[in-house]
Amino acid sequence: MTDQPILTQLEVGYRILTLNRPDKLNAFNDAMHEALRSAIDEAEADLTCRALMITGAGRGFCAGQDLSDRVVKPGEAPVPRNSLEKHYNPLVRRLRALPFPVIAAVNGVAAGAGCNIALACDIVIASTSAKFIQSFARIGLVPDSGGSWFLPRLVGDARARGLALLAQDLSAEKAASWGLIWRCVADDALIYEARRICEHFSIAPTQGLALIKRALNASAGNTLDAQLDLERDLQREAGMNPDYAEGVRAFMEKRKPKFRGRQ
Ligand code: T3D
Repeated sequence: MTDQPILTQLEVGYRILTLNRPDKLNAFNDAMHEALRSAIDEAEADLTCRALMITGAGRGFCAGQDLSDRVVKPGEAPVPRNSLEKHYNPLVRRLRALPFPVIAAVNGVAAGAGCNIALACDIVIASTSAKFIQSFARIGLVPDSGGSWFLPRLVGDARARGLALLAQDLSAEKAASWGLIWRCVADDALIYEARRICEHFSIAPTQGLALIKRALNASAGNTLDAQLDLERDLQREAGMNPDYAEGVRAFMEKRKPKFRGRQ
């Protein structure tokens, strides 16, 4: 196994990025942030890439910030410096804005920023043995990487407060039943199921999916009126795209559509 912090697998129509610091449950250090940024840049620049899967090497998905980089002498404060502004916030914004779906295949524990980076992905599928932990309160921190935004929207205020303030483990099964994630599957089925989702997206109307992401990203901050206006504008854009005409023709001709992808 290589010691590169991010592994990239090229598949037909999609890519798999593996967080690869298994000895530390794939906790983030600066090198892993930088490698992930480059891997995402490459995926976006490759117009044949129509979906991205993110998973973890070994028994964890991601344990958030590598705390061994935050050890200080007694009396000093491990001030987070600019890690949110420099790394975590751009990453979350990037995942939401990518013009194709991002699938988190959560293979094990997802803690701290590792949990919230998974939640920032468009589809979160987890194995039965995975767990989700807002571990920040265990060490005196605040949910970051969008956690305080995602949690109440996904599971409601009461559960968001319980998760953030108590910082207890949440099993993947409960996460699915609460609506925090899309699906929970058997451990040995995780990558197979995540690949099936990527394969679905690899022939889907990608440009339309990018507009769906834009609509959903905007909806939490919009009034109904503003959202109706946005839907009108996005629908006009989608309607002008040849994929719409192809979708209609394929439906009428009772055949599978052949969408154009990102070209
Ligand atoms: O400062 C800033 O930049 C602010 C930004 C913060 C963003 C954040 O993400 S803050 C939250 C940081 N993460 C955590 O607090 C989670 C820490 N980890 C844990 O609580 C536990 O490891 C888990 C609950 C995730 C898993 O527990 P368990 O029992 O399955 O595994 P373990 O034995 O604790 O961990 C296995 C190894 O990974 C272990 O190393 P060892 O003893 O085998 O050499 C452990 O130290 C290491 N590890 C796990 N998480 C981290 C880590 N090493 C460094 N940083 C970690 N976050």
